[in-house]
Amino acid sequence: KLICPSMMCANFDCLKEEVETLDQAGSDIFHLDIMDGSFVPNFGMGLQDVACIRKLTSKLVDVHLMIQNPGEYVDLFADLGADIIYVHPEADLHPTRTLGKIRAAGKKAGLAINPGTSVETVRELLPLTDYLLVMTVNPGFAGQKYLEFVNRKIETLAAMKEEYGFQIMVDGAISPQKIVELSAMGVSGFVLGTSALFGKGEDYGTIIARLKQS
Ligand code: S6P
Ligand code: MG
Repeated sequence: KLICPSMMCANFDCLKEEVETLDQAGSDIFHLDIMDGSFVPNFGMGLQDVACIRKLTSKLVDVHLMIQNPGEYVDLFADLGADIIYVHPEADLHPTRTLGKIRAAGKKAGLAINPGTSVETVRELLPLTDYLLVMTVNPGFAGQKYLEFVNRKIETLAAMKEEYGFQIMVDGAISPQKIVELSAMGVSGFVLGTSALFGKGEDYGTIIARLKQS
């Protein structure tokens, strides 16, 4: 199980300590939410945050671009040191070109799909994708409710992942119980925010060790 802390939910009063503690605690991929106030009605982390977190850890760092025309910003985030770049096909007229651009920059190509985006819409993109981020809430905010109808899509994708060679990741309201259910369905990675990791009054090492065992 890949544990991916959603850093938007971290305590920014002590960001450095948060990153170092999460790194030590067994996190696998730091998940950084980037928003433009247009594709989603909110703003997330900034370029300085990406640079800062990149410097503090040697673990993988992903950027989840919830922005219009993400293809225009691939090089920017590649240069900032992101290892995985997630783009939304719903925000891009030419997702095939964008995924190619990410791989050409030497990075892992991530495709993030909204709850309402069906497998058929993205089928041709799957061979170009290294990590498929299935949104289990509508993107834009932490602390929402898990959308159960997405489970059917996850089952369909799990049956295709070997053939196309991508890993399934989930993002949105992922609780400890959901990690158990979804890993049994073939999900490899879990973005964790307020539902499983942050603000629990328990140290990250204890939480992550328990989640990995479950
Ligand atoms: C949401 C964003 C996510 C959230 C994460 C929060 O648009 O892409 O990465 O930060 O899902 O987790 P939770 O457990 O508070 O829903
Ligand atoms: Mg996200």
